[in-house]
Amino acid sequence: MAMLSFERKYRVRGGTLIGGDLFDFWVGPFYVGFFGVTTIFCTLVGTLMIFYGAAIGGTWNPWTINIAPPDLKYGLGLAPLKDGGIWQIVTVCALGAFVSWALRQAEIARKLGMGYHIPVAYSMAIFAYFTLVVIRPVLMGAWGHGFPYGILSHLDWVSNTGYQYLHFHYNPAHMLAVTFFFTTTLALSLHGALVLSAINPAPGTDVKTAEHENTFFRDTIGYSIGTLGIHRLGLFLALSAGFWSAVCIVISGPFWTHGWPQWWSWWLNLPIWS
Ligand code: UQ2
Repeated sequence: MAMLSFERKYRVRGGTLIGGDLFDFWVGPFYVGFFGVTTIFCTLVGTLMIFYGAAIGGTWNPWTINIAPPDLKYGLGLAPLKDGGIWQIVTVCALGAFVSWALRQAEIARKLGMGYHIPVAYSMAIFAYFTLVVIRPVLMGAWGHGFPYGILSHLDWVSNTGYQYLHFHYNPAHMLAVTFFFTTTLALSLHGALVLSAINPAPGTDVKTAEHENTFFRDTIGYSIGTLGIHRLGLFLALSAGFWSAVCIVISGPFWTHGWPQWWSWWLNLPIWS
């Protein structure tokens, strides 16, 4: 079915998440929708607050612009605008925009009668950000534990926070997250290379199908996970990377306050050695 006739059939009004037909229309190729409007609103306000923070921050150097979270002394309260309040507003706007975007994805998937895999997957990224700027700061009792919004400043935060626990690579959840990130790149490179090799063979030869793809991996390693399976595996690996990233930072501080290398003394302390 040509794309245009497909769109005429499925790009129809109705089936919104909140019911009714408020903003239930398209502008050019883009679906607007209620959550498209809330996304744009939150993004605009948040971006304007970042520009305001930059304007009073003493530099327009894109690398060093910094929107800092409040000082720890403000705890979990509201901070003065120019002393962390901007960061708090930007955080609320960012979460508003991210959640609006996820709901817009869900609404479009629902209108098309599709599964909700895309908003579920995107929600893992939102969860990881929410963990950094809300869950962990709340558990530690101050918004000041959130990370600053700036290109170099957020890198400094990651470095400082890591060294606070001496050696973050000894954090078992960090180990899992890193392993899932690397395995995601392995799976995607295998998949991308396999599909391109089948669909784009030597000039003048026939395009190959899934039978060839399966056979390649059965010949190579005795096993093929299948064309549907590789996408299930990819989704699992990528979501696991995001999930364990959130876990590895939320346990640092609220659960474990020493260096991560010391955590492994549970092994040396096993009664079987004595
Ligand atoms: C596969 C398959 C695909 C693929 C890939 C495989 C025809 C087009 C890449 C091979 C993947 C396997 C064996 C899993 C590897 C496991 C990890 C943890 C990376 O069989 O089916 O479909 O793209």
